[in-house]
Amino acid sequence: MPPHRALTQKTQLLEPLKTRSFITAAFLCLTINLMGQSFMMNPYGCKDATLLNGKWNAIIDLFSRGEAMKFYQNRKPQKKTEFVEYSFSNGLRLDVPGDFNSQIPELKYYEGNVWYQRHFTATTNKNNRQFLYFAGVSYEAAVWLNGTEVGRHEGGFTPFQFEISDLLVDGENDLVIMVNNNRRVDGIPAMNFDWWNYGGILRDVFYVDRPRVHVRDYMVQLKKGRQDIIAGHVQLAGADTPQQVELTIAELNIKKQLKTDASGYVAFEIKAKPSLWEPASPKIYKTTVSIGEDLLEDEIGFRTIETKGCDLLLNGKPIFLKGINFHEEIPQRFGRAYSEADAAMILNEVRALGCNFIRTAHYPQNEHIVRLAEKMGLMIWEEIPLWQGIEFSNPAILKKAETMLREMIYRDKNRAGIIIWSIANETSPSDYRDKVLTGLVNLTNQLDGTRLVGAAFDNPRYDRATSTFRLNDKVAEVVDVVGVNKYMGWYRAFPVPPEQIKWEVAVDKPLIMTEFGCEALYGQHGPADEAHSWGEEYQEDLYRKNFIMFKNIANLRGTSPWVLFDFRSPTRCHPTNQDGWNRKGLVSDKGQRKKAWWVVKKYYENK
Ligand code: GCB
Repeated sequence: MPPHRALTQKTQLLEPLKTRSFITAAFLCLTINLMGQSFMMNPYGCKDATLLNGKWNAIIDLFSRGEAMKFYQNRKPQKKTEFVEYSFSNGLRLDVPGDFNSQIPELKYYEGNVWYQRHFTATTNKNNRQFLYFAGVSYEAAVWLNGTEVGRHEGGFTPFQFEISDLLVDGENDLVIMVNNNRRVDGIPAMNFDWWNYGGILRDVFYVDRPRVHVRDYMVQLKKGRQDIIAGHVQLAGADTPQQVELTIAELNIKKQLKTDASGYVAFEIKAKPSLWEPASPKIYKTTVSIGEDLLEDEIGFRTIETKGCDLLLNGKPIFLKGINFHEEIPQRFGRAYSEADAAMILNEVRALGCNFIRTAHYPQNEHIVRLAEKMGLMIWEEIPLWQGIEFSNPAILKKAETMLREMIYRDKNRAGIIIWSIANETSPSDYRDKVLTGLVNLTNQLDGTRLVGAAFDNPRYDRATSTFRLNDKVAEVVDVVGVNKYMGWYRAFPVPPEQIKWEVAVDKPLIMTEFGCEALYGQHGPADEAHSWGEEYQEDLYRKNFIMFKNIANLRGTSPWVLFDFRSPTRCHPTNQDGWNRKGLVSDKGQRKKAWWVVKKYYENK
């Protein structure tokens, strides 16, 4: 028997883009990253992108034997005497996109390898270049085309792409993907987190066939602090001499020819007076970037976001963030959200609550959610999954976190809705952690100077003598916006009545209460002062008390309750009140609004 070889043993972290001519790609990647630029294809705006969604063949590989047994060859017996001990035909079929845990009962708690396979038809065209684009595969993916490995990727919530030009054949092509969702000590997130460890090809998959010279990446946003200058860059792929690129925003009468340098890069500034994107009128403009036959289309909004002392300024005006957290999950279905319809389901509930802000906790959620939120006028806090328990002393962590940060920013840098990039949630101070997070703050600013950088902290300490919360954390000093997660009345009782509690946390910058709340089982009732009742009344009262406490936080510029819907979590083990659910939702897993929902709604109506 061949030796066992688990995916986790072999995987290495890849740059987000890998081409066959690796040296060119690596060089380009290095140059671009050093310049503080970024690249990632946008398949959603590309007419040459074909979705590979649908039913895929699958094999559950519990003991990680598939790689040694060369499942990727998808071999059929060639002679009468030969047999092959696996087959993708006539077996399990899984939906792509979608997590595998929710698709058959046997996979509900599964953590390990699952192999996916499908064919797709292509016509080779040597004048063009072909790619596979994965919007999200959790947690690791290894990809083979026609039996040859094209690349590997680690990280479940950000996109990646591989060039396949040299491996593609005319007609039927065989695509095999090994997916592994084992939790791991050196993972991001790591071994323990408070949500379901959904694995699989969670999001859309595209086959993309584009001209040899094409638009690889663009950024089109308002220049930092200016409402009358649209600025950004275009990066071409495949260019080795200067080229002419066209940028159009028809509604603004912009049709601009931009000349790239020999590496296909051009930065630009254009005078313009767009109607500004804001929650009450989330204007977005049809924008195209093209070279010859190649054209990418997007819908882009324009706004500025800054801080001034403790204020958050959207388009120069102070704003209060009326927010909510949610996971990328449809509770009624027990599964990850992946479609436009799913996004609408979640965001309609956000809208009904009266929010103007969402925190897509704790990881970049799919593009359907981000794009729809932007269209609905919701401002967004987007975060990489650096969630508690991270092995900061391991040098690999910084590299992985940087890659995730890059991939998040590459993908969403044209989304006006995104106002804050968040680098972490609830990490404990240490020299290692401080160094990693400070590095990530710097990298964020280097990749995108137009937005704010934030992080969520759970370590403000209460001083009994003065009834005051204070925060001593080096990372809080280097972010623009400090998020605080404080479960007053749940994980800790109010030490004194809420109106007597004082806050002196990050006093010179905006503070957002990024998490607060408590569990309650929909339909369960009890006294408002009895936490152990798990009743709706306790939750309702706790929200009221927190809102009273917030009046004393002078620099509070936003609130974001934890959480919109009850969500699945293997760490929630109380048999009757939880049974595998975190019950902090304002809305139950079946979509029923709890009493606290109305308290939050009222608070937002009066803000
Ligand atoms: C937190 C975490 C969040 C948990 C929540 C809870 O502080 O950031 O991921 O789900 O608390 O319910 O305890």
